[in-house]
Amino acid sequence: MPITLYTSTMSPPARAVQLLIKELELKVKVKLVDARAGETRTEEFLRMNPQHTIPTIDDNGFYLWESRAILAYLVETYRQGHDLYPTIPKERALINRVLHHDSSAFYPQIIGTLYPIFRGEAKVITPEMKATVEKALATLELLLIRNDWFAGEKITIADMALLPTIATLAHSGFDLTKFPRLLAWYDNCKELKGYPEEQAIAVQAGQFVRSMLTEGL
Ligand SMILES: N[C@@H](CCC(=O)N[C@@H](CS)C(=O)NCC(=O)O)C(=O)O
Repeated sequence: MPITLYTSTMSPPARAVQLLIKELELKVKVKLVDARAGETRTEEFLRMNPQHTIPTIDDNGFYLWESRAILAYLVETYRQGHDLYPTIPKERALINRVLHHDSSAFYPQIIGTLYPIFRGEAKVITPEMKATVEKALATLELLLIRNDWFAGEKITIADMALLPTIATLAHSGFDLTKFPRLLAWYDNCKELKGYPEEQAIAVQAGQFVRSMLTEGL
């Protein structure tokens, strides 16, 4: 039986998993879940994932959530040794370092800014919000000081984890030209098979963010 992926179109973590699925050409059954309509809080969903988040996968009764854990699991299980998540400990450690930075710092900083806008609770991006985003982007810019990709000289799941968040920011009107290494990295991501679809979603997400603002950035 193919893996089932519970996902939603706009969610950056879910889009990261979609990017990997496309890249590895994995056979996956996609189920769209509407969290706003309570579909992540049904008893059936909570039995699978008590943290009620998407993305979630069901690999023949093995349930996994947390996008970065899913990325690692899919490579490990279906393409072991692939350059996207190599088995060499030091190479893998560099990837894990970026995934942990994303999970504990970058993504929470960005989503903490964008969520109030998505929910209609904020109508302007204040100078403080902009400064938080720019500080988070500046850290990423520095992480690229020696390499073209976030974990070395090859694209890995670390880049896939970051791309949807950065693409959403870019299409929401945040100026990436202040971060030339990051901008070059963003351009290099075009090599991903799922990039065109990811861009199309980022455009929609960006339009949505801009439509919720009373003042442009
Ligand atoms: N750290 C999680 C974050 C997942 C997450 O926050 N998903 C949101 C959508 S972007 C969600 O499922 N929200 C619905 C809910 O919490 O019920 C991951 O990387 O998978």
